[in-house]
Amino acid sequence: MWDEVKAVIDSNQSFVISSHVNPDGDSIGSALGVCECLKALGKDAVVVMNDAIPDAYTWLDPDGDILAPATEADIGRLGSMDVVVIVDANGWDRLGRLRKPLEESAAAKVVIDHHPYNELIAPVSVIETKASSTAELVYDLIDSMGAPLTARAADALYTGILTDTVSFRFARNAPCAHITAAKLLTSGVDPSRVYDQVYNHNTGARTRLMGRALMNLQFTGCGRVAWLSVTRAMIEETGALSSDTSGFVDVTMTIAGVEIGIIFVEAKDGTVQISLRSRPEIDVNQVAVGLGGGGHKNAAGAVFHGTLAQAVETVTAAAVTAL
Ligand SMILES: [Mn+2]
Repeated sequence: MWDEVKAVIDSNQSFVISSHVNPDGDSIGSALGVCECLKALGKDAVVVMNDAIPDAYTWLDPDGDILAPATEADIGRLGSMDVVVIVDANGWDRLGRLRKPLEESAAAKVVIDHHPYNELIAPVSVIETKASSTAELVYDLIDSMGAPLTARAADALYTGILTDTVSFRFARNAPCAHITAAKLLTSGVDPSRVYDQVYNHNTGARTRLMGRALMNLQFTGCGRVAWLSVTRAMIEETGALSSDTSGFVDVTMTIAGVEIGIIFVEAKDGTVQISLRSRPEIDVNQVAVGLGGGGHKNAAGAVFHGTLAQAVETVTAAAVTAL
């Protein structure tokens, strides 16, 4: 499976590794894993990302080696590298501002990913949709190359598996994700430390806003639909950011008997941002599509043009219908 990738690595010296916009734990972890492997093999390697590294992952890059968000100067340097390695993405349109310099560069192209695809963007592609995470694949690459696994690479790859499986909750190809995680633990990864670094980053303001939102918890559909609402006033009074509401809706799904969870957030522009969650057998994507939004079967969203009260009335009714 890795023969072609190995051949490209063996026959080149400089590598630029990148991934999708708004990098997450798996894209950052996989990119760092590849970068560390290449450096251990005596190669020149650099990771570049379109957007900044979220706070949850900056600990993986204490010296700021990752070029993120990429500056014009960074982008200017990319064209001269021998090889472009794209991890955790397989479409050029996922690369934001980095698309043009990377796609048009004369470099050899390699893709390592686990997302479904329509057509290959690189002649050398390892895309395994059954893998839990790209990090799991990168571990396999490092292992099969016999390259040293540095402590930093091990932390990075464990982070990728942890976050893409949502703490081993959704383990596609479950045995492999756990087996790879076990090997990473054997190599010295401290799971408590990684979890703490990745998940315990709340601010006091966000936590207070969550408290205010949870005090407004409401039910409909005989307790099968739970919803929260966050007003502009609540955000301003707590000193939180609108983006701090990310993840609040997941709390509704921890309630016994709830099959659909919804959060309504008043946006600055006067719209209402809606996020929906559901149990595996219930499709909230169709509810979101009906509102002009979309997403996945069990996690979807939409933007409502109207008041908070109108949004609640419309969307909770649609949710009850979807039960
Ligand atoms: Mn991934």
